[in-house]
Amino acid sequence: MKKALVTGITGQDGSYLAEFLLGRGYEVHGIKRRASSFNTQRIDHIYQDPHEPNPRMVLHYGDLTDSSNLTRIIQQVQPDEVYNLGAQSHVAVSFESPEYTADVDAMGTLRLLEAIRLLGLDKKTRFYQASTSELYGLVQEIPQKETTPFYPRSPYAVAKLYAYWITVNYREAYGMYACNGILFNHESPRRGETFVTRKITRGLANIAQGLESCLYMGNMDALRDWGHAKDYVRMQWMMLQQEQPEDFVIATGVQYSVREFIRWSATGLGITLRFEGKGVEEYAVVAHIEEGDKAPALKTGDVIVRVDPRYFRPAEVETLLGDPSKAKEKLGWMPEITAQQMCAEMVVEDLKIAQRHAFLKAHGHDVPVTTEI
Ligand code: NDP
Ligand code: GDR
Repeated sequence: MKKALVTGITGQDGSYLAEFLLGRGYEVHGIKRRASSFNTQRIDHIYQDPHEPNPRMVLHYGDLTDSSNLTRIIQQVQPDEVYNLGAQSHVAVSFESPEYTADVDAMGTLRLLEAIRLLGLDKKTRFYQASTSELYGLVQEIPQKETTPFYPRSPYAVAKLYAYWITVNYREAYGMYACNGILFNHESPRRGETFVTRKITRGLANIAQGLESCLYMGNMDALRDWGHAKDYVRMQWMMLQQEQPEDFVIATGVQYSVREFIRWSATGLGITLRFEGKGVEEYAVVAHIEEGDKAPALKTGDVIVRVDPRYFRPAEVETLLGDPSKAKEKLGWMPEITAQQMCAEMVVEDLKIAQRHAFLKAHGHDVPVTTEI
C-alpha cells in the first residue's frame, strides 16, 4: 500500500486530495496545525478513529514553521509521496503578514525538501509543490504557460516563487522526483469563506435569506481562470505518477471577471442584478426576483452589492488566463467542471446553509456572524 503525506490536509485541496487518495487505496497521513479549537471540518467525514486497527487515514500535529516536527513525521511515515499544500494562502493577508507568509510558504517548502534529503529518502519520496498562477502576477504573455516569465505581485507570490525554484533546484541538484503544479484559481463549496468566489456565494445567499444586507467587494474588474478543486487534485496525483518529474500549468483556458461571478451567483438565487455607477461608486441593484423561497428577504430596487476600497490590494493581479495544453497532451488531463457549473454548485450549498441559519434565527437561536477579510 502506498503512503502519502499531505500538508494542508485541513484545507480545501487537502480534503479533496485525501478523499481521492483514499479512493485509490493509499494510506493517507496528514499534517494538521495545533489549534485550541477544532479545525478539521473539511475532513471529519473521512476521519478514522486511531484506536481502530490499521486506520488508512492518520493525522499528525505539525507546522511548516517547525522543521523538527516535519523531520520527525517524515521519518515516522516514510512516505512514497509528499503533497505540500500547506500555506498561508491568502494574497491580501500576505500584505499584512509578509514575514509569516515567507516563513510558511517559502521556508516551509525548503524544510520539507531538506528533511526528505537528510533522511535519505530522496530516491524514494516523490514531492509535489503547490505552485500558483500568482507567480505570473503582472502578466508577461497571454495565455500563461510553463515557459511564461514570472512577475510576482504580493508577498505571497514572492514566497511561492522561492518555493517554486527550490523545488526545481532539489530536482536538479539531488535528482529528487520533485515537481511544481502551477495551478490557476480553483474553488468549490469547501473554499475558504474569504476568497472571492465563496465570499460572493455565501454573502449573496445570506442576503437572500435576510441574514445580511449588503456584500462589500474590492476590484470587480479582476479576471480569473476558475476551475473546480476536484478536477485539480486529480492532476496533482497524476503529476507524481510519471516517469520523469516535470512542472505543469493547470487551468481551464477560459477567464471571467469577478462581476460576472457575482451575476451568476445572483442568477442561481433567482435574482437578476443591474450594475450601476463607476469605480468606487459602483453598486448592484435587484432588477428582478423569481418567485419562490430562495430570496424571500429581497425586493426589486434593493442595493445588495457595493464597493469598499478596503478590499483593494496594494498591488493587484488584474488578469490571469492559463494554457493547460501541456497537461492535456502529456497527461491527458482535462477539466470536467466549468466555472458556471461550479458556481451553481457553490450557490446551492451556501443557500442550504443560509436557509438553515434563517430558520434557527426565526426560532430565536444565535447564528454565526460574518467576520471579514
Ligand atoms: P487553504 O487555505 O484552503 O488551505 C491551506 C492549508 O494550509 C490549511 O490546511 C491550513 O491549515 C494549512 N496551513 C496554513 N498555515 C500552515 C502552517 N504554518 N503549517 C502547516 N499548515 C498550515 O488552501 P487551498 O486548499 O485552497 O490551497 C492549497 C495550496 O495550493 C496552498 O498552498 C495554496 O497556496 C495553493 N494554491 C491554491 C490555489 C487555489 O486556487 N485554491 C491555486 C494555486 C495554488 P488550517 O486549516 O489550520 O488553517
Ligand atoms: P487570489 O484569490 O488572490 O487570486 O488567490 P481571491 O479569490 O482572494 O481573489 C481573486 C480576485 O478577486 C478580487 N477581489 C476580491 N478578493 C477577495 N478575496 N475579496 C474581495 O472582496 C474581493 N473583491 C475583488 C481580488 O482582488 C483578486 O483579483 C487565490 C488563492 O487561492 C491563492 O492561494 C492562489 O495561489 C491563487 O488563487 C491562484
